[in-house]
Amino acid sequence: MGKYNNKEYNNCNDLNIIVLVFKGVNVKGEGKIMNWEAFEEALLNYNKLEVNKIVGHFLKEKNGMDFIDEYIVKSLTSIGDKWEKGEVALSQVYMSSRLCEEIVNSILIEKKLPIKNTCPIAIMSLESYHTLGKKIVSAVLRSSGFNLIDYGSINDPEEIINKVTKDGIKIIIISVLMYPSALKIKKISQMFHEKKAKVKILVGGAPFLMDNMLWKQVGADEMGRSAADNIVIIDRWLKEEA
Ligand code: B12
Repeated sequence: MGKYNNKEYNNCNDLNIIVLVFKGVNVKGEGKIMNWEAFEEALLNYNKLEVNKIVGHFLKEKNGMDFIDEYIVKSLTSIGDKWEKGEVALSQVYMSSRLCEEIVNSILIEKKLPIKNTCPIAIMSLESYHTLGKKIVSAVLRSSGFNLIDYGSINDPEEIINKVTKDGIKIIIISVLMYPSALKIKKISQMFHEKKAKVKILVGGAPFLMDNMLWKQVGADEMGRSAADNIVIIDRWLKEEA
């Protein structure tokens, strides 16, 4: 955060997310390529200076959510693919995600709005240390006035059922990054079905982006592709319920 001290808050974009506009940061974008590939390279080299330059350059023109979608998600996906092919080390994946998390923390600042939903919504990941996606989705939803409970990362489907019943949850959001975790959702949806519990399941994350039909196979009610999709889908569900 130290690098981002010289900042100004601009209340902008339809997600009501406060986006930092970098002022006074010495950004020399001209003549230098500052695309997501350059950002990825800077991440892999753990070049914080270059990372900050690229972020600053981007935020002069566009907003923080665009940076997440156009730079962070793209470059981390590519880094993951490179790791899979043995081209980069797991430590590089880890350090890159740490840098991205710092950026995410600095560009997504939750804004307090009147709460839209009477029953809280729960968000969770399954058996995973992959937390960045859930963090972004949570910030976006809270910044749009949704009352959200974060269950963290859960391993046991039974635990989810118990928590959801106790908290009176009608909508759960599950963010997963690994295929085996995605398949675990089937057990959860089956358990809700057996108990005749009317709980809607919204899923998202990498496995669902790779396989368009996976959300149906695991018994979810719908899937989304981006953090912003959550708002549209949940708003629609709440209207249908009212
Ligand atoms: C960073 C990373 C890590 C970091 C995680 C750090 C952290 N704090 O999050 C570390 C180094 C710890 C890690 C560990 C591992 N990882 Co990893 N990791 C990644 C990587 C490169 C990026 C993930 C990420 O943060 N992306 C950025 C975020 C912002 O994107 P996102 O989560 O997709 O979220 C966006 C959208 O999907 C959407 N979204 C997210 N959730 C939801 C929910 C809803 C409802 C909606 C609508 C939208 C939505 O909104 C977000 C913003 O747009 C991925 C590559 C990839 N393709 O994703 C591999 C990846 C997920 N990892 C993988 C693996 C295998 C592992 C390990 C098993 C490696 C190992 N041998 O130890 C461990 C597992 C640890 C565990 N049990 O969880 C594989 C999984 C493969 C598979 N088929 O399942 C991947 C795909 C890499 C690969 N290509 O092989 N990893």
